[in-house]
Amino acid sequence: MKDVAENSELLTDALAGLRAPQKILSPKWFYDRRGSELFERITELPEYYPTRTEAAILRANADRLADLVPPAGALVELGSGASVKTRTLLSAGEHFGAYVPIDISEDFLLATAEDLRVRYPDLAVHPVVADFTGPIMLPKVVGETPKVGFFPGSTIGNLDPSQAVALLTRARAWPGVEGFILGADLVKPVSDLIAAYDDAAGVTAAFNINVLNRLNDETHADFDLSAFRHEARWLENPARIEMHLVSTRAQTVDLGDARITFAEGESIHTESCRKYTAETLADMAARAGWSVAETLTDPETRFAVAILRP
Ligand code: AVJ
Repeated sequence: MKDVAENSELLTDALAGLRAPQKILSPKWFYDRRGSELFERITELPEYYPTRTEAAILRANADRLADLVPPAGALVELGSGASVKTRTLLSAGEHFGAYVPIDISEDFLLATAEDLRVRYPDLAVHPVVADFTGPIMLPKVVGETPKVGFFPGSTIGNLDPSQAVALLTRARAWPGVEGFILGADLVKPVSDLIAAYDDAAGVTAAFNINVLNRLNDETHADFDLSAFRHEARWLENPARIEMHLVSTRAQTVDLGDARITFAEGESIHTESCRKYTAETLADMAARAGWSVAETLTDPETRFAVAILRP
């Protein structure tokens, strides 16, 4: 039996977003079970270079990244998921004394924490259930412990510029913070960027359209999935890819008690993925009170892992 309007937070957020002049949905709604599976498939696509490129940078530099804090220091990760990339750092000389994975998805977070405790018996794992776009209470046990932040995947690029600076500013204020490891995707030829967000196999299109499926399943909505198409657009300032769902005809959709009208060609903006240069990265860091001590990259300079210092 389907429980209609069971996800009231999703409904409230979608109603606000779809009543705006430029209709919008938050990318955080992509990641239900199917969306998470589709994102995993995206990371394996030939066109989607960020995940594998960043992983290679982390592997090549694992020892020095771990050395950003003294032995027994803490690693604090924002949006840790299954902590896949983190294992590269945690394994480097088994250097860290504590790991604080922060994620919104509690079940997943606690299961991953258990797994890590088994894999790294000398590591104190202190999971925190929180949304990294808001204030985060770090566990008391890591109080003044020297710590380094870790925010991989260019997830920072999903935030609008002021939110991104706010997040980095909050991390800068952590007691004992000595560094921040930030994964950021770089500006490159537009055709490469578009291909990464509009792949030949259509996985990214399915990922984008799945958010409408989710609205149908978890709220009282009747989106016709065949009447929307996926589009990846490049915009210059700030440099970003935007993902949209474009209505292929004039249509009206029921959502909760509201009726949402679409003109033919009208879109829902579902995600922005910022792309940085050395300058825009340094500027963002500086606005949050950090400086870029070093930028690690791949031979083709596709992706950057920036080391920020207070
Ligand atoms: C998980 C936000 C980093 O922006 O590249 C991938 C999400 N969206 N393909 C990104 C995503 C479409 C991804 N992040």
